[in-house]
Amino acid sequence: MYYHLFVLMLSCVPSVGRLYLFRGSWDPYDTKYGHFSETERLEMLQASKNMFYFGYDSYMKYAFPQDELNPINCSGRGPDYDNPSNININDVLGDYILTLVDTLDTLAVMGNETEFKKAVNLIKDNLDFDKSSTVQVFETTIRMMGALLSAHLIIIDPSQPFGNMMPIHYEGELLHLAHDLAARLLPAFENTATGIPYPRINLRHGVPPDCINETCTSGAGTLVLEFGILSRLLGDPVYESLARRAVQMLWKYRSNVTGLFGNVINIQTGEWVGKMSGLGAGIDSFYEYLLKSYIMFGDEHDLKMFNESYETIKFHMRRGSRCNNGEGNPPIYVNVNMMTGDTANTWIDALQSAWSGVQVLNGDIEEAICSHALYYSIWRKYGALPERYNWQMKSPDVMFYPLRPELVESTYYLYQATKNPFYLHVGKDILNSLNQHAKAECGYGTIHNVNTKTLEDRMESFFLSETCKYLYLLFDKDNHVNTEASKWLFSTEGHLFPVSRQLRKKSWEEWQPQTPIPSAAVVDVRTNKSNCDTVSSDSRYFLPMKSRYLEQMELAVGLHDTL
Ligand code: DMJ
Repeated sequence: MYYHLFVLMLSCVPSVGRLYLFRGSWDPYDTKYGHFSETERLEMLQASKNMFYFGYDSYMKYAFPQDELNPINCSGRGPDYDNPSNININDVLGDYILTLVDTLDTLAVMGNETEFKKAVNLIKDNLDFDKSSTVQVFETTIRMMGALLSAHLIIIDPSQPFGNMMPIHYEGELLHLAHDLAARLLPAFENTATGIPYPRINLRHGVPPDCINETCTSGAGTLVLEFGILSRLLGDPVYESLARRAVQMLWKYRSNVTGLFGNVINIQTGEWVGKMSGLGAGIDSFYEYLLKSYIMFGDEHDLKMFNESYETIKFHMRRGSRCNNGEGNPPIYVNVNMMTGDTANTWIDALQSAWSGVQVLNGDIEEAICSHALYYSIWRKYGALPERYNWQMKSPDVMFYPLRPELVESTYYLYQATKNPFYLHVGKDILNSLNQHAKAECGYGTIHNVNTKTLEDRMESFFLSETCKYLYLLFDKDNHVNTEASKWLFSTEGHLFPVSRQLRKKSWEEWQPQTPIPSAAVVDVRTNKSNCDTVSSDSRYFLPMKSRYLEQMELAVGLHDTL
């Protein structure tokens, strides 16, 4: 197990294409993936921009100030007030200009000063949380609060790394909005016997009387970054301590036999209602935030919980051969019963593809390469990722693909860590399939069925905030986020937070130990060795996976139209 952080700065990895010269023979995989020309990179950079602006401009034209764009009908949508049980919509849409808020820092990353400032002013003038909308605490935290905090921090950054992003007369309004929103979420933490929050809140009236006493693990345990940053900016410990208490309680209720968590818990009794333990829906970002909280705030306890969980996950969920090595079925992380570690079912879901990115952040690059390759093979088979894929039947169990970012997110992390052109090809494949299958009249639509490629009239806000951002950053090699990667951390919604001394301080504590910020990406905190050493020379200089293992992966998912 590795303990390397900030591997995104692996600038010590030399350019790869030329190194193929040293290799004796070329196989078809080398030919396809071994080189990515500068011209091609610039074309893809432009293509990723075009993709973003097609969606963004259409949202502004047809949907603003509503929450989301309907990309087929060219109209906007907000909460489904007529049908409160439509949680697929209502958990996320709060009648609060969701897409524009969620997109703010993508505009900054793309260096669009004019549009960023215009958007901030529109939000200042139009955003009001005093609405009778019942939303999910988790979704509104990661999409809305995270976006507001990220944009605020970009605006007040004295070095203005993305250009001049300071709107005239800015007086911290985005921070005030984030504060107002967080205050409206606080009742979710009241009247719960465990301290684990209710899953939903009405922004005007508090916890709805009919709210269930159950929440998913990621819903309750993925709040620490946003709540912690808010607390530290305000000098008010309340938000961070509530978010941390929820994590502590989840930690306390993990199985004392396996060390695993379930995916749904009763917030009054602490009993696990959903005993499936995996890395996908309902639990994915819980693990991600244990590690990211440590990176952001430097609290060793977060790292300890993450490290322990990481070992447990590998022990109980991982099946198959070693990565890039050995015989047998290719590696896969499966869903298990939290009490026994027995395999619980035969599907994996699309959200789990973010795990490879977490593995990269943890310095476990070889494992990340393999867990990513499995999902890329599935992508190649369908030109999208089905929401659930049955690895035994080699077919999707749940057919839709709502433009999720996780695979391109992991692709981005792996490219930053290895600089291997393979990952630029993966990004190109993803971008091309999105243009081929998901492009609609005025935006990009959810793929309703990955087999038939029929579309649904919905473009979720994370398409602009994450999918397009990671694609763009993958190809924008000189972007400040890439050249100064140790200074930034992506939230689970792809929002950028600066890793800074200011946010490491708890102004409410009189004396605080100085927690050092890991400086150059590359130092293993245990061994003091360069992080570059964790990438085998094969993965650095040749394909990240040996061809025969890539081929095995393709066979495992039933992909036959190889290369
Ligand atoms: C996003 O809102 C976040 O990435 C979250 O952690 C998981 N789901 C979506 C995207 O798929």
